[in-house]
Amino acid sequence: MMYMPTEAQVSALWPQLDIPESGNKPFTDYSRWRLLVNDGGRHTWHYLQTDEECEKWPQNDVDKYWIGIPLNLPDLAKPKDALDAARNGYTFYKHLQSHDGHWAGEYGGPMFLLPGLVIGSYVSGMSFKEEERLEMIRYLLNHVNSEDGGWGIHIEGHSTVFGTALNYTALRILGVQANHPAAVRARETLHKLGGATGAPAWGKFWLAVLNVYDWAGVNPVPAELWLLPDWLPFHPHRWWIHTRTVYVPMSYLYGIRFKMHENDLIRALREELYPTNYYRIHWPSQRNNVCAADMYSPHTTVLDVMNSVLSMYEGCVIPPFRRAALARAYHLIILEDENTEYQTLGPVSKMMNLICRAHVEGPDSEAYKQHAIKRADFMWLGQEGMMMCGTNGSQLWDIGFITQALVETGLAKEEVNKESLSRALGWLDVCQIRENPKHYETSYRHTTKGAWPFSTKEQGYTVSDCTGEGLKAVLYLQNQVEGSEKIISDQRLFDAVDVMLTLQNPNGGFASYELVRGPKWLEWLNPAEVFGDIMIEFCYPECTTSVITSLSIFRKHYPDYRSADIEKTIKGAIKFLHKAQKAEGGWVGSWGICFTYATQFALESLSLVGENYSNSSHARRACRFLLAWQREDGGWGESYKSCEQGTWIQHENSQVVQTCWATMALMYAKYPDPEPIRKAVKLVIDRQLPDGSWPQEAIEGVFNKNCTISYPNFKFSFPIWMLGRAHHYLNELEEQAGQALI
Ligand code: LAN
Repeated sequence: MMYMPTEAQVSALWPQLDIPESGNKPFTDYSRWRLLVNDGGRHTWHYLQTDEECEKWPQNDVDKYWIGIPLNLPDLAKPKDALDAARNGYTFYKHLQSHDGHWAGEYGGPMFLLPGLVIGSYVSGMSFKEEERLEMIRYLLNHVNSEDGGWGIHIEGHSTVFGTALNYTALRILGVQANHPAAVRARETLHKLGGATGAPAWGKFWLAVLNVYDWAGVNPVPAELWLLPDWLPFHPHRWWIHTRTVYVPMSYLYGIRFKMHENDLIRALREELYPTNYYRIHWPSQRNNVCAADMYSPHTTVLDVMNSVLSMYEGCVIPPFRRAALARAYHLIILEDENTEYQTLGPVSKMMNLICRAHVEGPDSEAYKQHAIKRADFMWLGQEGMMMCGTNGSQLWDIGFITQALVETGLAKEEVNKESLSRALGWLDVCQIRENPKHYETSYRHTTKGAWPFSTKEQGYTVSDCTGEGLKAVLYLQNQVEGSEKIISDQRLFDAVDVMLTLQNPNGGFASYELVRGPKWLEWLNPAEVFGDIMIEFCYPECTTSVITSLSIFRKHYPDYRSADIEKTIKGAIKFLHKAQKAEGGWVGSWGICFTYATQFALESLSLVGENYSNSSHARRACRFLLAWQREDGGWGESYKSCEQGTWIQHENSQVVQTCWATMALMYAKYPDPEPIRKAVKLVIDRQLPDGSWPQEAIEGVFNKNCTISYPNFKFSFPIWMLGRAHHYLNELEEQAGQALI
């Protein structure tokens, strides 16, 4: 018997709530929220019910900062120079360091994740604490687009059917009534966009799971591909890891045509999500109906043909095949859950795996309990309410940058920072992955022994650049900070190098999690409509740089370890970077916005092999490109749209973080004129607040071309880094100029 919550259980778990019109003010008492940091950087938010509990567990600066309660820190002395400004920055930022040594942080931005959390929990008979529900509702209200009352694919995006249909549904499940003014407005916008039938594939999928969209309107997601031999060029183990990890549970739920039992809310949603009568919709003709506002990667003809063939197959599936395929998919789901302690690779697969396990194994199973608990790792309370994050945090990524910044600026040598950095090293130690996955080849995983992940060791996925940044941070802290203990052994550093050396592709570049396993043409089969470049791994200048810069620092300390391999790897990587440069001189960023981000990385790489403004046409072109975009105020600012379109699109304002990236790039290239750098430094100092912090500006990150994601810790690490380096750099230029005069 498969498990599905009954109507009575569901209505008991999800009572309707009375919600104020606007989310301006918190719906809960923000002085009662605490961030628990434990188990190697795990983040979970807790609401304390009693005053005694609050007394026992007082709110600290980390809690307060992230939920917007003023820290009331004293004003710092006005900085005398750039290094002093960097120092002030770190004086502030130390307040945000957790007891275990890392920096916690929000990782929101995408607006298609919370609905998965809510729908997945709802159909699995799980719920949330009332305080969590209230703050999730507030988050959604606060991220409505003011012009039309809808939601986009991310917090800065225009309204789409994907964003609006899913977040509307989430609001209603969370307890908002259909006549709430925000619901009324969102519905209007949704109907203007044509209603939920125009949702992209992933939207259709979630709505079908909830039983407010018919499976006949979803393009086939056959699990049978997992039965094919591994050597086939299109076998799913060759797809980009996020795509295949989502595809596994998706194919399972599609295969069994999972749908929630009908209840009043579901019947109501069927009325609300469509401008026409739900029961008269001709579902098969909705499969390829995707609203123009949503479309990023239109279907290719090949995909449409394949979908038609697969649709015919769905009409005559061979039951033993389907059963075997589903069994295989379910097995892969279990392996993934067990490899990641029920985190799974990311937030989408997390909730889909959860539904599968809940449905098959029921509420008394260990899998159900663990999945329910681990939902909290993705839930983050911010100033505007509670969101679902893009991963279970960006722990390693953030600590990697700030520790390198401290060492390169010289601030690491200052006595006041020693304790903080030794805690940071302690955290890096805990975070390194020491073994290969429990289920390794059987779940098509890449080696992990020695790698650093993006977030926590528990999540446990090798990421090429995270391993690079983690290794650099450790090499810096262990070798360049006086009195620092070498807690991470040489052998463990060798392991990190070994993993990275397994990750270079024949063109010299590095991708994100694995080698490129599939042919480029697989991209023609990208079914997601709203994302670009998701079917296979691609090589990225950013990832490539993190790897080779770390190898290059490593070999300074360990000249004998695999030196020939390292040399060859760096050479190949530089070739890749040369080729990846755009004619105008910049590199396109895939994980940060956009040209300033990737160009910073690329020029860092070129500097390793001595290529700079004075001797390399690549570096010169890149500097000229960047300088052409420097604004009057000394800053740089590009919109996230640069990533969508692959061409520079100005932001309305210059951005501190991008200004730092561009300035770092110029310094990597040894740009000889101090003026542009001075102007940038001035801008970043002028934007610094008296307590040493910087205010949040536009969103910093991106993925899959079309969705932004927040890296709020960047506004500390990169200004500190850039200001400190610029201080030394400008001094050097001055000295050189002085000498030239003599
Ligand atoms: C991330 C975040 C980190 C990022 C970098 C390390 C910055 C990058 O250099 C390599 C790729 C990686 C690890 C990355 C890949 C895609 C992720 C996991 C994300 C952008 C965070 C969220 C995103 C994930 C795919 C979101 C879920 C959505 C799906 C389409 C499955």
